[in-house]
Amino acid sequence: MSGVDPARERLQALREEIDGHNRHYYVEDAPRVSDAEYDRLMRELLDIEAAHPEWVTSDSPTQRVGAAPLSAFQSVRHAVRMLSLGNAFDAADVRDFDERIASTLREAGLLAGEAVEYVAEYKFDGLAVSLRYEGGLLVQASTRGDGETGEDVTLNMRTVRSVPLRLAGNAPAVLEVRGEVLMARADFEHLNAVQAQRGDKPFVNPRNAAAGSLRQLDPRVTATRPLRFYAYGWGELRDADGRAMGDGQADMPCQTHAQMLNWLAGFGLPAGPAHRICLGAQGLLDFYQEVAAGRARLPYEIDGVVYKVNALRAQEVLGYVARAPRFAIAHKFPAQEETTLLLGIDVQVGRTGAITPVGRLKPVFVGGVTVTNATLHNEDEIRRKDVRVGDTVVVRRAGDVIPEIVGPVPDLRPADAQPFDMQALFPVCPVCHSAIERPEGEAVARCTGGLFCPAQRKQTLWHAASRKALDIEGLGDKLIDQLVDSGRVRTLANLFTLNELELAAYPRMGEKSARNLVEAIAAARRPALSRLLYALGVRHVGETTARDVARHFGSIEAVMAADEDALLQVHDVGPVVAASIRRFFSEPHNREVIEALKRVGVDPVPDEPVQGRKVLEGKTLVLTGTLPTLTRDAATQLILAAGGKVSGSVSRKTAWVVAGEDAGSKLAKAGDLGVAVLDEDGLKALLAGD
Ligand code: 5U1
Repeated sequence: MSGVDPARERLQALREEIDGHNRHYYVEDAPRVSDAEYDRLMRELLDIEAAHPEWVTSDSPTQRVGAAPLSAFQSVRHAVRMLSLGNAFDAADVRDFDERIASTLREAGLLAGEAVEYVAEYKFDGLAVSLRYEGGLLVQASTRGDGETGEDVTLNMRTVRSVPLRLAGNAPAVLEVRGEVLMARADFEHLNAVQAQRGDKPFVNPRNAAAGSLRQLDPRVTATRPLRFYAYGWGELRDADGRAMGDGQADMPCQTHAQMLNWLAGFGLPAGPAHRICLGAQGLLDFYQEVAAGRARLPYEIDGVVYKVNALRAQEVLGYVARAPRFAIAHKFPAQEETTLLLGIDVQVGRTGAITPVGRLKPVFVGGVTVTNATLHNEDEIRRKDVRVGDTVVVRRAGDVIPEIVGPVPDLRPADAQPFDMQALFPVCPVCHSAIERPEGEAVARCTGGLFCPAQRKQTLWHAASRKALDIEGLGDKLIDQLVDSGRVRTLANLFTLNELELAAYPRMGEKSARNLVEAIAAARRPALSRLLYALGVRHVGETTARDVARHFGSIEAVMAADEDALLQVHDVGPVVAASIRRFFSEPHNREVIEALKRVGVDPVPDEPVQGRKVLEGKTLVLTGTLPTLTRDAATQLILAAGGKVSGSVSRKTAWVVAGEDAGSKLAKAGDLGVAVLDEDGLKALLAGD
């Protein structure tokens, strides 16, 4: 009697188990097993396949890598053209799009209500790819190319773990899935760190890294690159009788685009994260605003959102124009990267004396504003990126982040471009002419002038007046420049002696603003102790630490008297912070600043203790990704101690999702459900009762 070979049964079970783990890890972002357990299963499967090579099939999880390098990519003719999208750049374009659609659908008798129903999705900043499944097996992957013909990247796409080699469930005979290949930001940073370690050139941005990785002739290299795939559409669809679905011969499996995305997801494909059904132009514009506001917190880059008419029948009626559908449009965010000329490199002196090289640029419109200066971070970065004056450079401005120079465009470098030599050009501080020091092992060079340096003095005052510190409204950087340059203000205490009359004499001040400013300064005489501590600009003391220290000691005198052991008793204060606070208050000139502040009437009030009801009572939070300083355990303990609960999945009942680096589908789901998202600082502020 011949039964099924137990080794063969085990092989099948292992494949299913590993595929399941892959899906949980790469598609659902919810790993079920440890890496060690995953490796053990994979080794067991490899052993069985080594003993029975005749059992190896192309959909085995062991067969993602291993193909030999190609000499060139073959061309692939797409069975159904890969389309591109028309663009909308502002609200008026979106309203026009909606009006065109509404009028056509009304004429066709397909618009009953007032507003057209759309699906809105992310527009991923990656590369379009088509995956072809036959009988549920991945048989081909191709790039978009010119839309008619692309390149065969099957071997490379097989290495992308979120791409199933075999579809789950009852897939149609032919299913072409259209979507985008991209690299998550955290994966990109990690890849660049590895490139730097090896002495290889860094990639300019995640999109270039994804493109470079996908267009590798050696799939073993692609396999080491952390690519992801997200599906947003489909191409050819055929049923078991070979009939094309949706062209009248066989029914489409769904009636709407949103249903199609869910249908694709049912096969184990990562489809349409964070898509939403929206009504009319206003619904689309609301989605755009929301996504634009949360975009910096997404784990990957998107360059806009895409709107599609939801009903497939309506899509069919609307049809196509040239290579783009009439039923869909991309609403682009203002470009976050542009190229321009680097005219020169200056340096800026920060509050702690840090010297930051800043590129002077030919003005360029990027991220919604005109940028003329962009940071180059430090000397090592300039060398690493090999940026030279005269280069055409890529400038990036993402959200409210300071614009930065990402790197040069080497092909456009003029022959006479010289490498930047900071020591030669800036042997001393350009502001106060004190020596510049660069301690061994540190990336940052610093002016040694301390508060003698007007640049450091200005930055110190600006920091002290800022919203999270003494919150002196009306004391802008231009006025601070004038007050310091005229010699009227040398220290923080001097600010408190300013009067209306003299302030009104400064350019652009006027009587009313002078009066308002004097009132704001007067109010700042009674700051919370934590605000005063933060305002002093002690190194390593941010607002959260300042609050912890203030709550612990209760008065400025007690903080000044505390030795390192006493400081180490404060919640979350470690040796580096304790030493820094101690050093600050043992400096006679810093103690003198405090005395001078007292003389001009600055008298901080103790911070309110946290008491009564616990701050997170009745609230459920979800943690995702890696937080910068807190481990998962530590964050959980803090939340529990504050009366909250931690859950593994996001639902409408979730109060907050706390997202760190490499956050995945939980973050997307939060976006979907409109759940508020916090970073680590946000969580700490919440715990502190803010
Ligand atoms: N989210 C999304 N991106 N994207 C890009 N949907 C989408 N659709 C596209 C493209 C080029 O084309 C459709 C017409 C399939």
